[in-house]
Amino acid sequence: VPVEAEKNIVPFQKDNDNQILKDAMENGERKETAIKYGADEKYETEMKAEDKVKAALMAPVHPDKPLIDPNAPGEMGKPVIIDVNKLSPEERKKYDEGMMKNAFNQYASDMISLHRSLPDIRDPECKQIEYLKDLPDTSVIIIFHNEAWSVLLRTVHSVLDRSPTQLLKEIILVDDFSDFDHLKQPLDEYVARLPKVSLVRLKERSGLIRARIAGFDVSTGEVAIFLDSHCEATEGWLEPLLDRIGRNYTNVVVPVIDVISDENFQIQYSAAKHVQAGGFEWNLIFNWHYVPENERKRRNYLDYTPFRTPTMAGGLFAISRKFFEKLGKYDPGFDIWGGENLELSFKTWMCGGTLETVPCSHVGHIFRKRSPYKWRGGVNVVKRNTVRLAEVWLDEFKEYYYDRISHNLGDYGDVSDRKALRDNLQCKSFRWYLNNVYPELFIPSDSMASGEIRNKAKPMCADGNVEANQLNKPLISYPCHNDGGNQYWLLSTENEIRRDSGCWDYVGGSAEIKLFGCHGQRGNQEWIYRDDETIYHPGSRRCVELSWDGKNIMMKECSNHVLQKWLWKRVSAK
Ligand code: LR7
Ligand code: MN
Repeated sequence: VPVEAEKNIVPFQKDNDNQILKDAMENGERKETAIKYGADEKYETEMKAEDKVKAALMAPVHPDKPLIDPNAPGEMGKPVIIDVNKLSPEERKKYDEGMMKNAFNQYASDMISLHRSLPDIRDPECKQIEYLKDLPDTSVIIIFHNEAWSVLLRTVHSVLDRSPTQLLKEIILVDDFSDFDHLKQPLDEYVARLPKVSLVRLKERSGLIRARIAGFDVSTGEVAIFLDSHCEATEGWLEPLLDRIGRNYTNVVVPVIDVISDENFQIQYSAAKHVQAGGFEWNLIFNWHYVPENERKRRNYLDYTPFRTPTMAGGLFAISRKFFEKLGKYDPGFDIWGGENLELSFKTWMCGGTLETVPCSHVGHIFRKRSPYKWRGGVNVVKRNTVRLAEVWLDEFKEYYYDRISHNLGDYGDVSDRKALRDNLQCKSFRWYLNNVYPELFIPSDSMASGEIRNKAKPMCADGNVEANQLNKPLISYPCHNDGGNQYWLLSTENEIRRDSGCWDYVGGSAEIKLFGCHGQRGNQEWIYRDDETIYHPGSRRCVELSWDGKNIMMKECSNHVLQKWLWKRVSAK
């Protein structure tokens, strides 16, 4: 940045640290305002193309500086809508590449200030709460693998801009062996200019779990806060988290995670009071659910107070250094992605801690539809991590997970030291956890039949996805694959045919069976697996039949035909 222009930029004055930022230039779209504030018009024309790129990359705006242009793209969390048909072929290429490399709209992100403003949607009560005077300080650890420049730096600046100086000890960026060019020297240079921020480079691809451990190991704050590399901390996010840990070091806390749109970067605030409790099903995959009535009652229906949650999503949370160390951090045998969120959740609860969502703390996260980066070839890392998790923490309940993967555990390495850790800490049993922390979870223990439902005439099985966003679709016929998965069904004591929270449901009208959320009211969801191997639906007095060509599963008049007979393993007498 030319020295001449430097002195004309509105100075940043919050504290000395931030003086380092003062020589930073605005990017192109802010030129006019820069001029308004006294910048020399020559600045734009005299800059070499190279410098321009650099300046655009640097582009910080300090929060204390008045909002330069409230109409700039994305300010106040507004969406950036781009009409791709109006882009020049060159721009269109940038747009497409941005989407391809990141699985979010990098092109839109690059138009948004690294310091964009966001609306403050906290419950007004949040501003009345008196937090501890003497809050612990924190290290914020942000791990990344091949993250987009503007998205990564917006994460960093949102933390710098919105955290009280005395509470933020440092930000540690951990580069999990990225290969994007902008994350090499340009990032070193940028970080060197920022107060409190340091960068750790891993020598090999380590996966997010070991990357977090590496960041934690060099950090020094009393509290560690972990964030994904595509977040935006909002005003007041930090104090309510630290307050909980300041009061009790075994509290592990999660902010409300708001959705930043992968398409247009709009921030959509989550309805914290209802949906930000974490759970899981027997595939051991995290899911969201409602805060149950008993927990709402325990908090006197005060929606702004912290509530207990059985699990955390994984990416955004705060934990005291002391407690994380005591819990043995994460299992370092976990690779790349997955399972560590439940591992930490289970052991928090089972080994003497409490896991909570803190409604007064909001942090945005870009939710993507696919994972944009490379995983390990030749191994299912999520399964391997999850088997390690089940072996160490689930006791006899691990069998419900193993049922779901057809007891095909694969090589999951050595878990003996993790078991020793659990013994040494004298953690409670998984049964205790289920009874006390997650009583809402359906436990398949007293099911009457389980496994695949195979037609007797043809090797076709009842198949369907029951993830919450996949419900309302018909049950289909599919060649039996013997892997559990979408062909694993239980007959519950309530006479439901279900997996997790999804139930077979027949409403009549058409011949289709649909998958709906289980309601426990029998009716359309009541099924009887009869001794003659037919599956009978008392509500409609019809039976489940495979079409003659094997392509469909339909409800028909009961005929005792072999296409209406199904092989399903009975696990107990009726
Ligand atoms: O090999 C890797 N190395 C990394 O450093 C793979 C990933 N990463 C980084 C990556 O750049 C990112 O910053 O790890 C972070 C998480 O990866 P994502 O963003 O691809 O994961 P996700 O947001 O899809 O997944 C959620 O579940 C994961 C399970 O392992 C982690 O716990 C993520 O942190 C977690 N994210 C959240 O909890 C945000 C809320 C989303 C939900 C639900
Ligand atoms: Mn993420």
